[in-house]
Amino acid sequence: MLDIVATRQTSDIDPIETSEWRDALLSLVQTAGIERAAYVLEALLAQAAALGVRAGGQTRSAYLNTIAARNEPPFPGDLAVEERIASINRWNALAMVVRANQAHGELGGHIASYASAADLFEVGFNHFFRAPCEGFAGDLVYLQPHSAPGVYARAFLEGFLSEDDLAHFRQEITARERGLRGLSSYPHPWLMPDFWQFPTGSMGIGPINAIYQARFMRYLEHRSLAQPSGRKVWGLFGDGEMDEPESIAALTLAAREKLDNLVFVVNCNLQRLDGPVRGNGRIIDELETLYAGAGWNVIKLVWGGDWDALLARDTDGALARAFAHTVDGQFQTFAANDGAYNRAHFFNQNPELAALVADWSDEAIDRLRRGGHDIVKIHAAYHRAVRHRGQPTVILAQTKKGFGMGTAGQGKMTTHQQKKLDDEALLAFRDRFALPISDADCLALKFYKPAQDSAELRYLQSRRAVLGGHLPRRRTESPRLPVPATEQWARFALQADGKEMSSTMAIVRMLGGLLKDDQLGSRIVPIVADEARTFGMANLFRQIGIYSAQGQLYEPEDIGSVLYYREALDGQILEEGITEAGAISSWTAAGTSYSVNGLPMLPFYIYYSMFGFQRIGDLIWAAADQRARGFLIGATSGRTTLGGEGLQHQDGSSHLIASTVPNCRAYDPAYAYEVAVILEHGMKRMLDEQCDEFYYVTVTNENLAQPNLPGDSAREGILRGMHRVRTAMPRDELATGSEPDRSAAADSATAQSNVDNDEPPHVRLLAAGPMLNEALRAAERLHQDFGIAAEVWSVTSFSELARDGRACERDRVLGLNRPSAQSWLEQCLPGTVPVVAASDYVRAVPDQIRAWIKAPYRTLGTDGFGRSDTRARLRDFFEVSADWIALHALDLLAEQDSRHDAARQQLRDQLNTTRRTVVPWLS
Ligand SMILES: Cc1ncc(C[n+]2csc(CCOP(=O)(O)OP(=O)(O)O)c2C)c(N)n1
Repeated sequence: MLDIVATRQTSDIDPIETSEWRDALLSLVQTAGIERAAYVLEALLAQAAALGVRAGGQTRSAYLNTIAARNEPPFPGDLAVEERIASINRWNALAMVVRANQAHGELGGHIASYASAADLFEVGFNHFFRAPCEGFAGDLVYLQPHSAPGVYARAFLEGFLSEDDLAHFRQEITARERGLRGLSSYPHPWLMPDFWQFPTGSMGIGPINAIYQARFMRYLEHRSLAQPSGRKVWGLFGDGEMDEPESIAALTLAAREKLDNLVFVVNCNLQRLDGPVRGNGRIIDELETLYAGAGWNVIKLVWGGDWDALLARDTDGALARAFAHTVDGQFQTFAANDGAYNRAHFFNQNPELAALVADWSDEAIDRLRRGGHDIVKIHAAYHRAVRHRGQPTVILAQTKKGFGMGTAGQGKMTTHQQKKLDDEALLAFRDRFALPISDADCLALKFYKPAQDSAELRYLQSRRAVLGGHLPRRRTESPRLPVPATEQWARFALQADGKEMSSTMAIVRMLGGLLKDDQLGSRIVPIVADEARTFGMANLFRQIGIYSAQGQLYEPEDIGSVLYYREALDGQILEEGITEAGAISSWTAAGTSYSVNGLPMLPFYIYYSMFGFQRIGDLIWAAADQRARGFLIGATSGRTTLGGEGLQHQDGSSHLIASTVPNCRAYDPAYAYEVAVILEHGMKRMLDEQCDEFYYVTVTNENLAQPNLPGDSAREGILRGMHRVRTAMPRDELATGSEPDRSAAADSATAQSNVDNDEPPHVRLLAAGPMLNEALRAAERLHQDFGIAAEVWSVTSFSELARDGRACERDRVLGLNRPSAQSWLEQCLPGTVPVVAASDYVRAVPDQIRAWIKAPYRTLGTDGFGRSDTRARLRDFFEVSADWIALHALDLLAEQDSRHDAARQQLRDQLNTTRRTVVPWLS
């Protein structure tokens, strides 16, 4: 077989021969025409591919190994010992799953995937995956999630997981009760914070996160925040996983940015969960075309060393031709059957092939390995991959799913979910891998660990010592970053003096201020997905530059402008283009840098809020799992506030989804000073106190007269979820900030009524974000037209209020005596004064706090499809405008006291309610 890379020529060593071939083509075109010439050329290319010749621009080669046997480097390890270690890991991984399932049939687990991937993992662990150690931050390894048992099995041999740990695979709660550590089903840093680094359980997230992680390493280097150190990002994934859009979404980015610090290993066992990945085609061919076309270096590792002798004998290419017309479904059937079957159905298909194995036994044919099961060849592929320069590399390794599970599982359609093996299958597995386990121990599924001074353990420990120690390993501590004084970057917001400004403008200005801070500035990572101009961030282009791995190779059209589009190698903004999945992956990389690189960074990803939790919620969930810290800024938010954009763009649900992410603290502020208080607090929590949480802040593009921060005492309410901005009596104009420093929170912190110094309100209006102005207008109207005293509260976070309410309730129910027995809601809203809450999100958002409001409670929201019109029209349509808030307030009052009937009817008449036949959430 030819070695594709080794034989590629860059200069013409025989011009006469070349010209003869050219003349032949010319004469063919002249005598037989263009179509005939095209036909002949295609036939030649097919023949070339079958011979292992890959021409420039050709993205598919023969179904053979890229690296010829003679070009493999000498294997530096002890092959026999490594094979034994791999066998032991296979056994312990299998035993772990089967035991868990025997104990509790409901627990689940996978055997077949790791069985196929074991050698791919092991070569990495024995030779390539470097752990963090003195002076080196370590490689990053994204591991296939359902192969986790194999990783636990190896950690057991290495001695950093115990037998008890293994016995509690997927029993994390039980283990804890017993004072032990359970093992999570898949890689979850949230659950095993000092072990797993990257959550890969949701297919597709590992690959895209890995690419952006490799890219972020380069970003840090190019910005001189990290030294180039040769760290690698490895991703070990399945071939079925490559169907996920996220898996392949960033392939061209990786090639474009020449990420030669990135190596993917795709375990092509040709099967996914239900059946073959490409029964009627060949996934390796398809992935080769895809990756090579995207600009990656592709290393095919299709056949193991046992095939080399056959291929060497096969001088006329019979094997390559046979491979070329065998589809994956058939290869799977070959994997599921024995040597006799393979002889009959593969080799006996023609005399040339039959002759190749004429002197081979069926057992020898059965033992013909695929490339991904050959440790020497895997080593050769990894060896070449880490030395390749200028491109990311993918290794496409063919394996058998359920390798070694024999008739019980190897290559079976159902093997993915197999977690039970009968006695015969267990003994056969033991024998297949020559494990020194007695029948009794085998049937009792005992974990096997060789003696501490055995050749296997000594070898394993020495290999890991060379590679820096245990892996996986996650760093939990990180240096602190000082948070600049708020006055420095948000004075304009804390003392806005009624200036008109949108909260988007405010946050961008704050970001600009933070970027100027000596210590924090360079650690901020602004991220946009082609919407910087939309959010008024174009000034940052020039100020801090747009990161580009190539610098700027052109003169930008707007070079003369002060805001010109400046790309730079050390640019700070990550301008990701139209990929929210890519942008959030960058955000995750930056947000986990404190752990991954020991270098805290502070990402701000600013995006159309509709394209956040709704579109890439699972990537956010994975970021939460890996304890990312940073700010997600949902801009142009609110279903009625983003006037003209209509149904697709108007976000009315992100806060609902955000509330389901446990370590996401979600805020929907109205005023610029609220934004400042939230940012200040978030930075302190994440950068100083090292809390593994992140902040979602929605901002809008509606200009509002911005009041001053009423006083420091307002901070608590802003952070806990609500603070009063208007008292029942209008003489106390807290909303404008012109009154003395006294906030409702200060009143209520004493658990006393917040009306101690005021007239009691008749009604309370709660409003979040852009609805606050509507509520203030409603209060005004209720007062002016109907003599009703309405208190107005800015609800910065319904979800924080709900969490607090839930926690206090639980404390009470469980009899836990904590000092604050009352929730913030109960402190703020004592008594039974009716409450109306308005949100620019679906009603379920304000409904979150219903349980802790003792008064009649009405929620208004924007349930239904958005549509385009002015804000005023939209708010009227969704029945959340000031008038509607007032109507609902009167309705609640009328329910309590019929003296309000007339006022309610008056407002109904004004709003022409009987003619409102359209139900907003149904239309
Ligand atoms: C987004 C997502 N969808 C579905 C699953 C369920 N699932 C787990 S593994 C798997 C099949 C994986 O096949 P492949 O990538 O070929 O890996 P193999 O197990 O064959 O090595 C599926 C469908 C998942 N984990 N994530």
